Amino acid sequence: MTEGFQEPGFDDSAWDHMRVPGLWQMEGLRDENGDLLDVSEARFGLPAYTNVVYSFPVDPPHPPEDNPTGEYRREFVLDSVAPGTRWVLRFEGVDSHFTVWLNGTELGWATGSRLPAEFDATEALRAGRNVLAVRVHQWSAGSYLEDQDMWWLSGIFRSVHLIERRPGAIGDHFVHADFDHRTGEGLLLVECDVPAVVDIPELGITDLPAGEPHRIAHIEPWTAETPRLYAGTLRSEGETLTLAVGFRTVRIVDGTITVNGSPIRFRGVNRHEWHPETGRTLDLETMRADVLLMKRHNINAVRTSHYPPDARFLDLCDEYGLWVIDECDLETHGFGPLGWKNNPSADARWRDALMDRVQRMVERDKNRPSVVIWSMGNEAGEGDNIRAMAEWTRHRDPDRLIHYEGDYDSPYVDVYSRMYASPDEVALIGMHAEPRTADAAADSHRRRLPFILCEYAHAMGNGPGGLSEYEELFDRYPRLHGGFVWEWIDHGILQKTTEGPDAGRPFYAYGGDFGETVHDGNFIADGLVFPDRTPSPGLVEYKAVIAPVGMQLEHTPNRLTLRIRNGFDFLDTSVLAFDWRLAADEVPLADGILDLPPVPARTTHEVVLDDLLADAPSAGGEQVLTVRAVLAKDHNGVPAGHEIAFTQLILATHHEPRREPVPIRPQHTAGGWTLGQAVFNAHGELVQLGDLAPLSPRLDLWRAPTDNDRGGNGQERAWRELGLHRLVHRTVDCAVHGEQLVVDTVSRAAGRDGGMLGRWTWTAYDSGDLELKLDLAPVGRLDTDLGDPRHGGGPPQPATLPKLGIRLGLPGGAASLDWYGYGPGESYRDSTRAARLGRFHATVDELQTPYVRPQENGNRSGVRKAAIRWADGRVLHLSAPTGVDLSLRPWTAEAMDAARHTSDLVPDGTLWLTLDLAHHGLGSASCGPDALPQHRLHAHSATLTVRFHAGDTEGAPA
Ligand code: IPT
Repeated sequence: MTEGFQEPGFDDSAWDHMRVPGLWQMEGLRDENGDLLDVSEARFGLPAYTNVVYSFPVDPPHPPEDNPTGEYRREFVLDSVAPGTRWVLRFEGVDSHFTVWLNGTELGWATGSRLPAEFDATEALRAGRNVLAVRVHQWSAGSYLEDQDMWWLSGIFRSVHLIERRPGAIGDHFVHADFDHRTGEGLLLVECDVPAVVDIPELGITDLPAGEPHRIAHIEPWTAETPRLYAGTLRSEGETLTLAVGFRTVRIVDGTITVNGSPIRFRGVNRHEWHPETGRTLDLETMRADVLLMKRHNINAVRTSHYPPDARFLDLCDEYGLWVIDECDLETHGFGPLGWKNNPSADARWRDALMDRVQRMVERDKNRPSVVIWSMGNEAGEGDNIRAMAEWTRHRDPDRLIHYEGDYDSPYVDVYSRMYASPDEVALIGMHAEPRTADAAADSHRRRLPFILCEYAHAMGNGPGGLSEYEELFDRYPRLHGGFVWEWIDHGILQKTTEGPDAGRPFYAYGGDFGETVHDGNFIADGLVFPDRTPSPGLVEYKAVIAPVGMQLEHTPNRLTLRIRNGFDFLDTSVLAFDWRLAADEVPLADGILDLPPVPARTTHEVVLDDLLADAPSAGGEQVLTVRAVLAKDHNGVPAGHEIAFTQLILATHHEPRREPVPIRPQHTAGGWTLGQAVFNAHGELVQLGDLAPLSPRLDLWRAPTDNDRGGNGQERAWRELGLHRLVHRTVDCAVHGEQLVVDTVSRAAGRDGGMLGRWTWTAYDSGDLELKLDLAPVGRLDTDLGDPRHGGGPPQPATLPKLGIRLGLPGGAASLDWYGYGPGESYRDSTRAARLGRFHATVDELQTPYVRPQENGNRSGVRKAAIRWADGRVLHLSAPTGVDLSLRPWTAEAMDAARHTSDLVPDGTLWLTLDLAHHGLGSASCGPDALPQHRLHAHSATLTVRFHAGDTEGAPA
């Protein structure tokens, strides 16, 4: 600490320059020109990531003695200071403890990092030059209340304002704007701590005295779907404030959360504030980008995990329409591993600190229509202090609901809330049939409450899988009001490689990359968008699963129907246009717009479309009907034409008469066999296919484990125990049978007898095609010893497999894929809703999904036809009439498995093609349930059939 730094005359000419708002660890990762430094040269300490545990010794309320401290000085000039005027210095967010001096006079100190703090600057302020000095400590008693799962970062990270308050200025105002859905009336009451009047010209309100209730006929209410705001002012003698009034009424009716009389469904996300370069300091455009991305992906709700966000974010929620659970800046999770001993939530000495936090949140955000629920905090255990926070909140603002997840008895909240409960448990809750809890009174209270999943579907890495199973439950049981996916964004920190010939390649750092002694690795990268806000496949899937309009096509020999379920809570479907399109193997045949009557909110409607296809021309191939619901006009920041939902139906497959290709007999050669354009060696390995020299196809059961595979249920451990990542292959037999070359193989790992038998039946045709029919059968023991008493007991578990298929190497270099199958993005068996049947094109680069920690990705499902094209003109065609899973990558699964960051992945000179019959589901076991039973892959006998054709020739499969 610097003696006398707060004095106006202090010489700071040698000090560093720091951007405010900003977090000093993030700012210090760059030099003065903004260029990234090597971590060893970081200027102001380093970020550190822990999830649950504190990153300092638990010795409450003492912070560690080694306490990084930042001292800030800022000069400003005021022309004049009017007598009688008060001046307030307002800090919107400082992490974690700070003291403020103005012109050498101490104004006070504060904690509560993500809450505003105000200081009276009147006495110290002067006309002319002023010097503001602020000392910020990284650690404080407050840090014990701020153990959120995120980077520990410090500094003045939100704006600072100097506010002039003339005599008669408004200190506090509270807008109550109710809506009566039976009469359509609004009821307005604006409370103010000084005499003031309300003007809302649009409603004909002029000079309405504050404190006087006022009824208005024909109000357009505020909802997240119809974010109607009425602009107005609140005018006192000393000040005029702008108002944005949204009329709405939040109530629990018969155990159901209602707004304006209608039950509501949350299609939500947990949002932390994050930017890969500035951390929790966000500019307005980044906040707007979040809101617009959410709106475009059918998201209608945000839980501000786990602290009140920058207030401007809530302005945007009011404006564009998002339901908000505003959460207090409170988490004491690190006491959990210590048995909750000394937990501040249950210790009266912490009561004032906790009350102060909830009061500052409610007072700051109480005028925002988007906020419908106050959350007391996250993972802070149980305790009377939380009850006291809830009681104060209910008293101060009876018009909103109260949430806290950490106490399962839910005695003082309005909603029963849980995180990561399995679909089975959620179903029980939906039926009010969850297991009884100890306290009978609390049990019966909780059982009457509406339910939300405040966190579910952990979006870490590749996933989450299994979203639609939750959504079906939300549709079925009125007690269930939906949920909030964990979480919105990966908190990766932008870094560049410093070693190797291609140093300077960007990647996103996670826990452990800054030398932290205690950290939680890439658990910080668990969002639906990548750190740069590119949507991950998980977000695209979530959009499809939560689409507010559900459509289902049904075709019987004499009837074609479309069922439309309008899942909006308030809007009818007149905001949408429905278009349709018929194609045969993606060759367009007919299209048009459906003329449908508006379907009211929360109802289902069925239309008969028999006439639709009456005049449609026909063509060979898969006849696919696609219906889309798109926005009919611009709506809440989302442009007209934007797709909200789609559905598809395969009507039929028309086979065109064509000449059956004739098999060509295998020719024995000195080195093996030739089959048409294919050459096999003496072991029956394919070594040449036209102008391609493939690396021989092998059975492939391995995928680079996803974060979910590595999660709670130990899939990865079981797979490694079986040796699936190190299979050894042996050719048992290889012989010509009639027109076919038949190769028998067995694949198993060192030390194991369990594996797979393969019978590879190769046939060449005069069309130039080479067909592979691969019959697979499990052999030996394919269970794992995880159930062995030495490992914890229980019977051996039948193993699952990561996947079941083959892989082969192809020439490297620039290449692309055209395919007819599901796309355009990746899909897996429990994450298929966003994928549509169509023809797609992507470069090899575009086929890869850059998960922050490399892992399995890029699978395209149900691929019927594909063509890999190299820049030099070579082509490999594939066809698999029943569809296969396909990936094409410039590195192996083993390389992805070994990589820690995206920058560790370097093309190895080969293009690796995998063709799979099936994958194990994704699940969300990194913090939640594993793939559901119907999505688990067990070893079984199966047949993979695929045709290859090298070169562009007539009659090629694709
Ligand atoms: C839950 C936390 O509330 C959240 O902050 C985050 O850490 C999430 O888990 C996992 O990413 S708590 C967990 C113990 C269920």
